[in-house]
Amino acid sequence: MAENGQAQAAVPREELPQLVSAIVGETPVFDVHTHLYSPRFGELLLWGVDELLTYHYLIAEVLRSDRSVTPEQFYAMPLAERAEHIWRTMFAQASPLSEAQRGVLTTLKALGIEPGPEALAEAREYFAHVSLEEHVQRVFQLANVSAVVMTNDPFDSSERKVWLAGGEDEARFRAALRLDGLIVNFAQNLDTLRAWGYDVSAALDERTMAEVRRFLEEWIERIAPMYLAVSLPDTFAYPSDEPTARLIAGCVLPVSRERGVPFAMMIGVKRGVNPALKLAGDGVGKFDICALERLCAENPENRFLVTLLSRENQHELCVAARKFPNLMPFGCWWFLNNPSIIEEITRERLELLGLSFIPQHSDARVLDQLIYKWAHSREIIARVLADKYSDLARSGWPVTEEAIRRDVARLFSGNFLSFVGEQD
Ligand code: RAT
Ligand code: ZN
Repeated sequence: MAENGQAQAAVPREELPQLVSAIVGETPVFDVHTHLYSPRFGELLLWGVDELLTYHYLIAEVLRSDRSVTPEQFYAMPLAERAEHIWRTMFAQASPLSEAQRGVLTTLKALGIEPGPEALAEAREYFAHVSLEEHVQRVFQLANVSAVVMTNDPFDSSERKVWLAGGEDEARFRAALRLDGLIVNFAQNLDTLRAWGYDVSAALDERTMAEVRRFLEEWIERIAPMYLAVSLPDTFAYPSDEPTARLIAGCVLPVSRERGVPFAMMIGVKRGVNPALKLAGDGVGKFDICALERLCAENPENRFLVTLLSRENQHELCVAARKFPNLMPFGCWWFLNNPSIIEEITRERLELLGLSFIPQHSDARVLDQLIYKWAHSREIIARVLADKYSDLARSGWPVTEEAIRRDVARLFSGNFLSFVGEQD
């Protein structure tokens, strides 16, 4: 019912694409996974055109566009030079057709910089005169993002310092406790944990498990994360005698359950397939979904946010989510964050799960990327939704503007906030 008590009129089918696109554009997004930081983290918050151009997605592409520059030579260049090399090779000398390339142009255009051969110089000029404060404001507004979830790694020394110093909460930058250092690289971090006063050993005895739980409790207290998170390889198996699976079973699951903080698993990354490429050197592998089914079945009181990296895993993730209400699929992650694949995955999810999933996250590493990642994804999500509403209208169901607004708000923020317990 509309506010005046009158039932809203059904939207004529031919008007649906335009209306859906407007609503998708106007509805603020709660970005559930990024690598952005609030300004109080200082240099950890990346922004500006040189950072945009040296995004690791573009690094992988430039190293194959110009094979005369080796990864070692590329990484030895100062930031500005790396950005110029990417601009010259991948923008000035060839049409920038890839998704990561297009992203730079969408972003610059939204900031008022006309894409073209002179854009790098113009953009540098623009960023030389803008303050971080005003830029954060502008980017959130242009991207229509209400808040972003950071990726907070307690083993990162610069980040740790900021947390230990306390500080104010910033409503637009929410925390997530990243556990790769604790449960994937546990053996490598034993000495660090001991130096911080945790009595831990590689044997994963009872004392160690209790100490790891204490670590989790303390960090939950310190940073108030919206969820605990880990990225796992395609080979992740559960249950298993591997340390990661044992630490999940004995430490992460009980703490996550008792504290009511969901556990996000990002599964399917093959770290360091080409180590010379550093951050750009990771690959993808298909994961055996049985591990996830077991986790969900054996732990009905736990909540799992899950994104899988392999395209081949997407259909079975939807099917698993149909079986387990404690499983919330989210985002089109990393190598999947490309228009053709987002379209396919979003259709598949709507068809199998209705509105009960989180369609996208940005994974932005550079503040400005929020603009393009959301502009590009919104365009596709709107197209797919318009098709689905049109099918609905053909069935005779009255599709109203109010209903579309309600549904899009659910996809863009409500599902996440209610899953983490912040909204009914
Ligand atoms: O998408 C990315 O930027 C990747 O490098 C990863 O950071 C990935 O998203 C992750 O969170 O592990
Ligand atoms: Zn990420």
